[in-house]
Amino acid sequence: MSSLALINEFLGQPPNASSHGYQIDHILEFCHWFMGALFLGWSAFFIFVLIRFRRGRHPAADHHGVKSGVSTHLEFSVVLIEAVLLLGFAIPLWAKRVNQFPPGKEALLVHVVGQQFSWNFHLPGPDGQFGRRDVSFLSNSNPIGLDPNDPAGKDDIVTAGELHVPVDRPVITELSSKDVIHDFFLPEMRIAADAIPGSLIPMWFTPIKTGTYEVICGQLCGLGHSGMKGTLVVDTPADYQTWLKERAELAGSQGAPPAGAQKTENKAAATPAPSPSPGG
Ligand SMILES: [Cu+2]
Repeated sequence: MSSLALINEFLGQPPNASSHGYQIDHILEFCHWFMGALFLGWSAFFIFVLIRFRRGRHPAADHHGVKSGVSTHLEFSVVLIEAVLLLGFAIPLWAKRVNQFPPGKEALLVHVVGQQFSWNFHLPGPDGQFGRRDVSFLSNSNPIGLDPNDPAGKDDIVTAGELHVPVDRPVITELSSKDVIHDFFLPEMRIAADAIPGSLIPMWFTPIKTGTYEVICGQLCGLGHSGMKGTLVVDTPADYQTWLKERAELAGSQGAPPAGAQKTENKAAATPAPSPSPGG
């Protein structure tokens, strides 16, 4: 669905690359046109009033005031349009983002951990199981605190700054932070959510165009905030599998003992990490 997006483009909004983004673009574009019309209307009215009721023409105050109902009708129409925008479009769109998560099996679940001033991404690796995380394991070489004793974490993929996802598949990102409040913002995906220490906040989107996109931090989180950037690469399914394989091989060569044989035995011990969303 394409539409006139003159103001969005004028304001420098990058082209949308997510399945729900056009709805956000429509609301933004319409709101800007509506506000522009209100601005022109009220400005014209203001100038009219300054001239019409100037002191030279009205030396004494008129105690009867306005008799026509035009301004009341106008005000009411503005309130009505704003109510329709809010109740008819904005709130349902927001409710869908926060209430209707894609099923866990269908979606790709990624842990996103913010820190001053970078983004860490954590994927479960070939076994589909996330390794346990704990703050006591945090170090420079273990930026997300992956438990080295948990077999489920042996093949996990941890990347700094770059996340790959396949096109046309819903992605659930579970956000957290190691220090202060950050905001995981994907402008081209038309989505953002805060990463708050001590919380796991799920957010989801479906990329519909392959390409390389910017990840930025949307909260003023410290002196290096403006440099807190990352890359989101939306791959074709084949490219994504290649990337996964490469990363998994890297993870395998870095991790301690090979985990192949122990994978199935420790499943129960491997899932104590709280997860607010279904995923896998
Ligand atoms: Cu930040």
